[in-house]
Amino acid sequence: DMMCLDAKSVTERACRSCGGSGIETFLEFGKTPLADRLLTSSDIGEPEPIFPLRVAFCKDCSLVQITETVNPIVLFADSYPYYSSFSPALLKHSRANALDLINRRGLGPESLVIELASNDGYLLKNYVEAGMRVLGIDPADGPAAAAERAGVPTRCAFFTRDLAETLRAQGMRADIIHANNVLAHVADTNGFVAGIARLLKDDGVAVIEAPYVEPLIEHCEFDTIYHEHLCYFSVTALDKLFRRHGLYLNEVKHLSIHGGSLRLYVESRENVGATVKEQLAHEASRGIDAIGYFRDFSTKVDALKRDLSTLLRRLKSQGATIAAYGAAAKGATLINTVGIGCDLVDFVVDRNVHKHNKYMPGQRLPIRSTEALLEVQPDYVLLLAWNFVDEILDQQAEYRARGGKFILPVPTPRII
Ligand code: JHZ
Repeated sequence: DMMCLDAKSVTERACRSCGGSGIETFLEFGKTPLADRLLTSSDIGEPEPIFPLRVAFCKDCSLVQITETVNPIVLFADSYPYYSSFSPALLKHSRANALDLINRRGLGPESLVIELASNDGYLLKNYVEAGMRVLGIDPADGPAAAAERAGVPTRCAFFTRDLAETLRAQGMRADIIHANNVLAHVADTNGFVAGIARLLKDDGVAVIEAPYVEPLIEHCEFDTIYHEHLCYFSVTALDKLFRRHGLYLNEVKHLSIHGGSLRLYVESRENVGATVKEQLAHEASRGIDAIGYFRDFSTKVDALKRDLSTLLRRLKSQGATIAAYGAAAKGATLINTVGIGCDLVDFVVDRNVHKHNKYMPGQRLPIRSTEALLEVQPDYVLLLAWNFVDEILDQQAEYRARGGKFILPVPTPRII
């Protein structure tokens, strides 16, 4: 389906990747609000837009995807609150990636590195420091302006096939194209990949990170499902997607970030390595390339939602006070699908100053700075940003030393 930009959302009837009509729904959340659309106090009286959130599997190309496409301008362009640089672990992970590529690919001052969805420049600044030419592309004006301030030249735009043609016509071809946590966010999946193919040098490499569908299912990370995430990739589905555009997934690495991600090395020359062959074989043996693998997920999600709700209600009835940590997008899915409102959780804390004094979508929990944990010393803190558990437990040593406890929602709710 073509996206109508005037419409707020479109329900897809065909697969986002292969266009096939055999998409089967295996998980339904009903209608939910937009995960990163934090509310200001003046929004509180207003009704919030809500959209169907439904997950499906394509029998033709194995891609897991949601069926509703919310207008990307609504999702990303206007007051997008996500800034990558608030996580030291993410900064470290990104710097290691850049240094490894500079080293392995022998990059020098002539090299050009382009990042799609460059956010606040968290990754490209490492290449700037090393003296390389860079270009960031990102549609979110706040993060893009922050990148410019950090010395990362950034074009505030959506990356499309047309933009790739324009840049190429201006003589730009990239040695490295980074695209982290964006491939799953793009409504025109094929146009985006075609754009990468056009912008890459013949011997260039696209280094792409995306959450992996296997840990999502195995660890019941259902909260990472929201309207920004249109696709939930397997290597099987990715391999087909790239090949359609004359690109080859030649190497894949597993990363622990964001609950389990893939780093893909994609080139215009076919040179499929053992890591990709093994992963394809693994997915076939686990059945990840067939609908059967996904059929009981909905039952597992329901059990987790029920267990978490029961736990929070029990603690509350015993007189406990509960806060939450991380005004994350995934936190919005969790609180809105489980039904965690102000009757259970008093407030959410977050290090991102752009989120302070706002409210979580749907349940409208107020967002405060992390200092509030020591000021209030709630008995429990529900860890919405569970993907950064180690980092956050270290940082909250004082709160824990004073007797505070964290509640981890996934893979099974537990107190730590
Ligand atoms: P975090 C975002 O999802 C948005 P979210 C997006 N849709 C996406 O794809 C993924 O990232 C990759 C805060 N925090 O990063 C920062 C602290 O307060 O898991 C964030 O608000 N203290 C593009 O929003 C939130 O927690 C800390 O010490 O689900 C974490 O959100 C740390 C480490 C984080 O992603």
